[in-house]
Amino acid sequence: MHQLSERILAGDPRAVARALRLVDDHSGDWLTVLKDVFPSTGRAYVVGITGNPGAGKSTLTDRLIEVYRKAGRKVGVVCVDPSSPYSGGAILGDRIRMSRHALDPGVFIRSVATRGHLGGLSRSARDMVRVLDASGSDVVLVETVGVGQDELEITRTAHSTLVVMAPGLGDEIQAIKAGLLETADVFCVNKADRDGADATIRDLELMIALGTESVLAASRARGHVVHSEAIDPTAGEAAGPSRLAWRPPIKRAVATRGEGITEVVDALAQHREWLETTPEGRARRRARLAEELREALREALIDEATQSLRPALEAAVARVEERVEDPYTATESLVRAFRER
Ligand SMILES: Nc1nc2c(ncn2[C@@H]2O[C@H](COP(=O)(O)OP(=O)(O)OP(=O)(O)O)[C@@H](O)[C@H]2O)c(=O)[nH]1
Ligand SMILES: [Mg+2]
Repeated sequence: MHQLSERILAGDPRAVARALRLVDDHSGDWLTVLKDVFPSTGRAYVVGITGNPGAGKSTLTDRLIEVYRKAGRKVGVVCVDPSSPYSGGAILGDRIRMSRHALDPGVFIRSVATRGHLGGLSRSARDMVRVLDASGSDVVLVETVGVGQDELEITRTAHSTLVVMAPGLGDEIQAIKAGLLETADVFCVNKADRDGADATIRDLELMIALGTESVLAASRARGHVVHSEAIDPTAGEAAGPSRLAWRPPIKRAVATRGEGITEVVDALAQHREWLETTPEGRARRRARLAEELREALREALIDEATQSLRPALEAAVARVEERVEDPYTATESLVRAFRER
């Protein structure tokens, strides 16, 4: 095993810092290290924290760290895009909000800038989470602005996704992408000390209900058995984690004052239990791993194909450009050439 990997597994913070840099840059022995540590991953609980710019994600993350630390957990944090153009250039604002944990050896905070990333941001984030997981973090929090596809993909690598919203940001709900709504496992309406929190919660409840309706209708139309219909929807929280369908609960919080944070942590814990104890939860975890493998395979195949077929690819482009060949036939013959290589 690589020496760096051994030090990561021993929880050496300097080794972790170094590995995270290598993984982020895809440099040095990054892949060897990831392979080495993988068997020791899968223990950490990974929470994605997303939402509109300025909703209070970092302030809430800081509070979550506090609660988990009090419970004796080691916490890793990955802040994606601390220099987000949406945050008004508040460079490193995320880390500043969590700075009181900087000296705590049980907390590891790492920022990743999206700028300059070649599209592999979600992969990078997932690999970094694995390093933190292997180094002994019990909980890994991944903060990312909920704008853009990349960010949404990052939340898909988490076990649970916490969507943070705040009242009084105008048409907040409308601004929230449907994708963000679907990705949420727990909602936190933060800044509940401000006017409009109740209205935000009502809007959210409505959106969830409508969303659930349309999803159910679509499933029925496709002739699917809709399991969640077997569940009494009025059972709500009382049904506990054993109910088949997970309905994202809405929690209110005032992150600046530390109010409502344990409720958020409890809701996350319930979701985790649902993931681990229901067939639906397990199927979802498996689906995400399958997704990861497919994605990695696609990347690897495309890399290899474009490498080995470069002259043939260029020739095909020329033929298609001259309308000598159609792109469909060209693709078929490229695939054939790749197979027969
Ligand atoms: N009134 C009030 N203000 C809050 C609350 N939580 C956070 N804030 C303030 O909202 C502002 C933004 O908070 P952040 O935690 O940086 O928000 P963020 O979502 O991480 O922002 P970006 O990372 O830039 O997208 C800060 O000035 C916080 O002090 C809250 O519960 N109530
Ligand atoms: Mg932030």
